[in-house]
Amino acid sequence: MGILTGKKILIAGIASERSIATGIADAMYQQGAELAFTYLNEKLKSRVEKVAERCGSTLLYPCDVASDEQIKDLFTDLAQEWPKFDGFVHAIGFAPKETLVGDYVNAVTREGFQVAHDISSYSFVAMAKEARPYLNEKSSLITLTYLGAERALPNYNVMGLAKASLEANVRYMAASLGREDIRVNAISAGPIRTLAAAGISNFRKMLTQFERAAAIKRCVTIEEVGGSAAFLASDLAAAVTGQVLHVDNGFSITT
Ligand code: 0WD
Repeated sequence: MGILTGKKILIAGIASERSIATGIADAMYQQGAELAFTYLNEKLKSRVEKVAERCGSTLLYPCDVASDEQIKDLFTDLAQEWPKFDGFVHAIGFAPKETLVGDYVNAVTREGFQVAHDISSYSFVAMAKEARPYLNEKSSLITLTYLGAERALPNYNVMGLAKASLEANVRYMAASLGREDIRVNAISAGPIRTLAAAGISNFRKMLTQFERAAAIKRCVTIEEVGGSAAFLASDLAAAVTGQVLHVDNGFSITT
């Protein structure tokens, strides 16, 4: 019996075996959760299927969060299998690659700004809007953020602004959904080599600096982020809402 036994949780944001959402799915499954999954496009479907299969799930739904229609269809379709469920994980972020390199002021564009905020921040509340009628009491909504929301970090650029928006979104969503006993939190993960990270210039250098400066002298793993997400999704975290939990080996308190 795990801490998530009896919970049904939807996972969005798997793009590969190395995705943070993959680590979260594995950890939640180990803790007894029943899982459903979304995939961005046909190219990624087979990768998500592999994770779903080992987590004992056949519930897979396409969803590009840029489309309100696809988000609506996702929850209508999911309701056929799960009339009610206990939350979702939003591990989705995107900004055009050319905005994530060099001098922020030069690199940012109106379109890059809009896309980064739309896909990385608005999509979290867009999903919550459509999921709301189907969420049980004590549901938990979890998103992923990064220290670049709090500090001006090299190359993270407009994604830092989008993450700052996402963290504010977490607080407003928590205030709004709290009366239904639905909790909303973010995990601020340390840097992890994933597909999304490959879009950030000089990421390898960031990892070396991170290991040197963090309180615990190593990089964070997707399994460790998964463990923290499982906790936040569980009733053990019943009074935790509107928070940004740093799962970063203490980097944010030593630098
Ligand atoms: O160091 C890191 N990797 C950190 C990542 C540190 C702290 C936070 N994060 C955040 C990311 O910003 C993101 O919000 O964690 C979240 C998950 O990122 P990840 O696991 O690092 O990256 P990845 O494996 O690439 O998964 C993100 C996925 C996309 O991957 P690709 O590589 O195809 O862009 O987000 C999904 C997609 O599967 N995604 C979308 N899903 C639905 N609709 C969309 C979209 N429009 N755009 C991207």
